Amino acid sequence: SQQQKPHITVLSSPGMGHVTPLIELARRLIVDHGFQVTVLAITTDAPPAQVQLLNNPSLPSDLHVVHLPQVDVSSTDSGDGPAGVVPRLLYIVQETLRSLRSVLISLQRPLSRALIVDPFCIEALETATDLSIPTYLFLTGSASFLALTMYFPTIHAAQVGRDYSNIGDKVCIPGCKPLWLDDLVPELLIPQLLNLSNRVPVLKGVLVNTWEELEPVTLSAFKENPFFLRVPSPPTYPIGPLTKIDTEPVASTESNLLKWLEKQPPESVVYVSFGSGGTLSAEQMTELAFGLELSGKRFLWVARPPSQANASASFFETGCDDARDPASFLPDGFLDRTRELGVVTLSWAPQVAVLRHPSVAGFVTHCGWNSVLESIVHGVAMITWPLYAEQKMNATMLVDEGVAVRIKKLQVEQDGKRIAGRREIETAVRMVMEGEEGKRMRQRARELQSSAVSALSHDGLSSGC
Ligand code: BUP
Repeated sequence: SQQQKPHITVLSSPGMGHVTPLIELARRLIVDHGFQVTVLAITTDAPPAQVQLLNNPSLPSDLHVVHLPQVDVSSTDSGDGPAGVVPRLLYIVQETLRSLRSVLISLQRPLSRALIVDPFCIEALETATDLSIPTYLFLTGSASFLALTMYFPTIHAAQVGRDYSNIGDKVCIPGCKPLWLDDLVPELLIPQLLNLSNRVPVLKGVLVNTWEELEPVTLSAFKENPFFLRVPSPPTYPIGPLTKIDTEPVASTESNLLKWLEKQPPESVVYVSFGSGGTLSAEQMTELAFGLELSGKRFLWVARPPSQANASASFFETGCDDARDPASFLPDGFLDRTRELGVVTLSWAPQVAVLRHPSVAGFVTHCGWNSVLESIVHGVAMITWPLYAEQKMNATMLVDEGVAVRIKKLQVEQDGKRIAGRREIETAVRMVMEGEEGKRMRQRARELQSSAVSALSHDGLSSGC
């Protein structure tokens, strides 16, 4: 009965990059391990796709969604509060978590055996510890990022002036592949990273959305390297790749995209998307449009209106923009000239269904970790286009792993920002879609895909959580 099934609570920050893998984790805890799970959802600024995911009738009946009370964000809207995507997200999480204690106490179920949180909700640790609920982090990123998180206090302590300029161009984390300094998280996220690093030792464990075959070196370092054995750190469990199961109801705009894919030849389409948070500048958008056109390849492009100068990514506008007209920000005549070749959509795309479609062979991606995993497990080669957070690290790993190509030679925009030029975009798209290299990358992705299937199988290495 409900009263007897052990109970776990999962807490997710808003945004599809977090909610999606946490829901999949909850589903597996229920189906494979016999738990009942309460998902605490932060509803302030929740994108429509999140609301749809949490209302999905095909979620297991032992998954209970509790919506945490909305918080007032008027200060952030009026410009008095924190500006920018990440500060706003942190503000919403912090304000929402004020109600966490009373919500955890009031849940009409046996007391939670554990609270599982994503990195942005790490502040919940104190409340849970107060209530004697063990807390686990579910890292919705790579083991490499976890290694950086655990090693970061060591680097930080050694930095005089905190400008990191005397580090050299690489960061060598013991037992791990060196990371390029240029790939590390942007300065803006350093306080957030330190906050996470400082709390990791207090956690009961860290679940990482990865698996042995994808990150063998880093995962062994956690188990064997003297540094990781010495630093106070909880056990780490690679439990991935947990990706969205393709069971959501498909909206009519989404099904039109799938119908379009049906009409395309096998392995002929490149899918282009920069995730729920990614926007490009107007100049970059123009170069991308011409790059796709020059490549002559078929494309499905999930576009967002270009970011204004100084504006941050429209993280919270996801899926609301259907009414805008892409012709207003794409080069003149682009849509007419490419009518037979491609589709540009401003809607939320059924990404998993797209990536698993036999017509799709390449993915121009911002390298958000969920997109990366979804691409690998569907055998799709990538063209990396990292935008923010730890995405550059992910991009480098994919190129080293042989499943992606980087867009080379960045040209410099007038205001000093570097953008990818149309010829480089054309070359990268062709390389993935036409050549032997593209074939090899898809083959490698398929090998990783089969290792993922066995890691997730009943007695696989990722199933023991
Ligand atoms: Br856009 C888009 N349809 O149209 P990431 C995204 N997604 O299903 P992000 C769609 O959102 P973080 C769309 O499949 C993936 O599961 C996609 O997560 C889905 O990037 C998710 O790739 C996006 O991790 O999150 O959104 O930037 O900031 O956490 O990296």
